[in-house]
Amino acid sequence: MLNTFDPEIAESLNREVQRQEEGLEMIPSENFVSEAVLEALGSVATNKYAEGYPGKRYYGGCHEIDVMEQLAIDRAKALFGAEHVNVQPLSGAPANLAAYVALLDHGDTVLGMDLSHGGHLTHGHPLTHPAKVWNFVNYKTTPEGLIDYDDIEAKAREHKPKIILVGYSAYSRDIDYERIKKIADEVGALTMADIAHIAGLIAAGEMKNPVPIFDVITTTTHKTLRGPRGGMIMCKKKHRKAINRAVFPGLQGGPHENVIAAKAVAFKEAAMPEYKEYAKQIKKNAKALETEFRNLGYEMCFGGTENHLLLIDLTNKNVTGHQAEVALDKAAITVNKNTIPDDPRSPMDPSGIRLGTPAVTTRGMGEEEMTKIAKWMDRAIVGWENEAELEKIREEVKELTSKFPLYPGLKY
Ligand code: DSN
Repeated sequence: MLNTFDPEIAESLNREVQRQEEGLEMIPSENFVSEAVLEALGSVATNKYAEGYPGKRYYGGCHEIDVMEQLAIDRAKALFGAEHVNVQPLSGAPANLAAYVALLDHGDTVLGMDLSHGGHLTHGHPLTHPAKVWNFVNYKTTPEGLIDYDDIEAKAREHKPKIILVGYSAYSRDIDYERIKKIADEVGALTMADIAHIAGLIAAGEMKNPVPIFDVITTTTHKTLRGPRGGMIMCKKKHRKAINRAVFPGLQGGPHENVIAAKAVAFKEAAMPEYKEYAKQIKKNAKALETEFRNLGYEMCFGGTENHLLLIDLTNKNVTGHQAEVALDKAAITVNKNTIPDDPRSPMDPSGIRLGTPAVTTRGMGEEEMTKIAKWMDRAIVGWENEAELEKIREEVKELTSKFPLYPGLKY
């Protein structure tokens, strides 16, 4: 149908299928959903308006929509041990905004991680709207690359934040949630964790889980969790009303129920034994990459990885993050340029690259393939100006990826 009605879009989608099939996806926030998730996403649930929550809607005809949304809620609660779940946030940034709206008054202070140390734009970057409404104070990591809990404690005592925020987009170690909770209790702050990157690893029991002890936990559903592009908020029962009101009607209108149906499918997948094996392999693969990159003389930020990602400092290779990203793209290896802690360079051409293993692990690749990938990446980085070498790597990558098909026979 699409092929004949809109060939321009159909052809572009087919080229995107080919790009995903042939290349190596190493961006740590990306993944490949199952065909079951794709089916739910492309379903008729997209046709329905359903403002409100299951059992309390502002539109008729929501019976089946309620079934789907309630399944998503119940499955997420079981997966993470949450007291309350809201599956309507459209993505991670809206989920964080809703948490701030629910918990803060204008001008209140939030203590969150500095962006260049692994934090996230929505954790108070001056260019974001929340930074105009609330007062964000930043903490950093130590020179050894660990979260500076003493700095958090000192800043919490000094600034008396309403929220202490943890959870990061480029930090590669686990988090001491108990210590954060203790600091927060001492200064009367609420605890919030943005687990967007590591939600899948937490669901599988491969990383510590803040849900039982923190006030509010936000996440996306499309990263390690391997669901559709979307967001979710989990919280203690006492915050249920405030969180629900902040999402709707505070910030959003009609929920995207096709996406919510797909979230429910992904949560079912994440509760299966195969998914636990998948999460274990994500971490093993990240360690294998770390080992090979160290052998090749690369510097790792934060002292290495305990999760799915690596932040590599390219300073000693005399290549910038942008140059590496472009060269790797030509070799069909997708990463993203990234700032390193207190980066002297600009975010558009920083000193590092960020890479991760969730997507290649979904394809079934293991440690042996990671060693090959690190070697290809090294050749592409060292030879970033050598077009023939980049083309050669591209061909070698294509040969490997052809052995790990993603969506056999799929037309967009
Ligand atoms: N853009 C996501 C990431 O790549 O980490 C976070 O929002």
